[in-house]
Amino acid sequence: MATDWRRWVVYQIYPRSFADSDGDGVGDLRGILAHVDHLARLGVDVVWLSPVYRSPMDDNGYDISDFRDVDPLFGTLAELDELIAALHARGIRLVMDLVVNHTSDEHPWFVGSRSSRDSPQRDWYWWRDPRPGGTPEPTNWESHFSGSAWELDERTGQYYLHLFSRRQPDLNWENPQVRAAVHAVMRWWLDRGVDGFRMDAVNLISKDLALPDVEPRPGSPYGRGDEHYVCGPRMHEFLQEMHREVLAGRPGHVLTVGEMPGATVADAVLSTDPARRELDMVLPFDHVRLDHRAHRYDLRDVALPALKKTLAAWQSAERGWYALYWGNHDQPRAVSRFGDDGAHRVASAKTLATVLHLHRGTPFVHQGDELGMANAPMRTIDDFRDIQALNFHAHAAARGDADPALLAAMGRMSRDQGRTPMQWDASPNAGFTTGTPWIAVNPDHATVNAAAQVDDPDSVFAHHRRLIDLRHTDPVVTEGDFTLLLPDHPRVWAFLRRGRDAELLVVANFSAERVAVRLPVDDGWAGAETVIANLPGEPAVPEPTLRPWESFVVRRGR
Ligand code: TEU
Repeated sequence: MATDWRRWVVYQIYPRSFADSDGDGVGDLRGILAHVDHLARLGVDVVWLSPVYRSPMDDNGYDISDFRDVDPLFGTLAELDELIAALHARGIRLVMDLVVNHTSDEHPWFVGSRSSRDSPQRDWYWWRDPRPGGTPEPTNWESHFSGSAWELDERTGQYYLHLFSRRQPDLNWENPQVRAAVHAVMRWWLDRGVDGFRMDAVNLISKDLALPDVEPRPGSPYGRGDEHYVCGPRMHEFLQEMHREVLAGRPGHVLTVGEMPGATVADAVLSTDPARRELDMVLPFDHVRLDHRAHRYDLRDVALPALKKTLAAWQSAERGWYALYWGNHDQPRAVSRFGDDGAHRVASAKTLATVLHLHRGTPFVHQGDELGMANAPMRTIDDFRDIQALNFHAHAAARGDADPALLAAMGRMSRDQGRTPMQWDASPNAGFTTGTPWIAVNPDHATVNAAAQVDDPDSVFAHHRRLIDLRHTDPVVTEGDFTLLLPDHPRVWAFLRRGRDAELLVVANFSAERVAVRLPVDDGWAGAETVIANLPGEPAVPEPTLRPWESFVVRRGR
């Protein structure tokens, strides 16, 4: 077991879509327990488990009504204990999803808070009076799930803030009792044996107390309030307090991953500087927003140099540590978005993995990435399940804007694409369930599935396993510095990682064309040892002709 957490690779499980043991069409803990050997075989060090807590499931569990229990849909606390033990027995750690920017509206804290203006918990959430001018809501901020970020509570005549669904009221972190309650939840889970937290939207916990309005979007009374709550004034203070109160002095390493939509490189460097005692790593969004114009369904093409430079910007700083990912449960499938899910699915899935795993940071494998799972056909509104997609479409329809172009963009970019069932085998529901799956299985599971890959040395799965092994055995992968080569090349992604005693050269063709390239490295690279390649043959360094989606890593001593 690697002891330096920087050598760990994280695997994300979205429990609803991983494996269903009881035939209700929804994945569960027993389903995960049945597949722990898949994870051990892949060689990952950490599992990040998306929420399994009690929840009304307005946002598939990111709306929590009891932080200290498992929802019956997923199983029981005893089964979660069993899962922790089964993972630990294989040297794999478990990281829980800590969702504390908000709770469910059914959480007892919110039920108490909304019961009256005098409730002792009133101040645990953001309550404000209607205002006379502007929008009746206290600010004109738009929710991430469409419409106002404020909801009127008729009974007490005040609005409460919800940056996400109206059933996800934002906690008021200004109140020290709220922070203490969150710390207690974290200690409770650590005492139970979990090994860390992926902290949901943790850079939204500190808001500008003046609650200023923003410039509305054209044609709408509302606009994105980001500038008033992304990495807000007290965020670092709250993270440092959390470290002091919960993490300091714990035995072993408690892994902390801060999901930070909208954070800058400077924010991430501050949050992950070990001397400041905040977080291990930041999960960034820059690269998954390059293709958005006004919103996630208003798409533009991204030229390769922009993508390369975005990832390179996370690497150059001496300090700063990032979660590296192409996809997760909020993003479409990597191979469909950044690769080629047609003729070059296998080659491009491997190349995406090579480039990601060889960057400096911690690679995150989203369930199914290790198989090269692609986007599924989603064509009509009935194909979607996600509250973000459904609300967006309903709001567009109300304005008369729900045209075929919107559905096409939703089919490419919806969060549901990252949530289609895990493809275990070629059987009718891909081995995911014996019942009716809650969201359709991708028909390509007839060929793209785990059973077909785990024993095949040429599979996308085997390629991931080799990359994970490489990180465990070659310190240059974690420790080496980073230099982007040919930053403006439109097709080739190449970089150097230089460690104390050795260096790695990574070269990838991000296109379906053959590309001849002269790499700006010395001739001493000729004959360097190939450590990983996705196509057969010895690469001709430093002047290779790359086949479609070809990639390789070569190594030499210093
Ligand atoms: O996501 C936070 C977030 O800001 C985005 O990834 C979000 O999906 C996007 O803004 C919607 O357009 C986290 C979780 O990963 C996501 O699944 C939850 O819905 C969200 O927080 C609320 O808990």
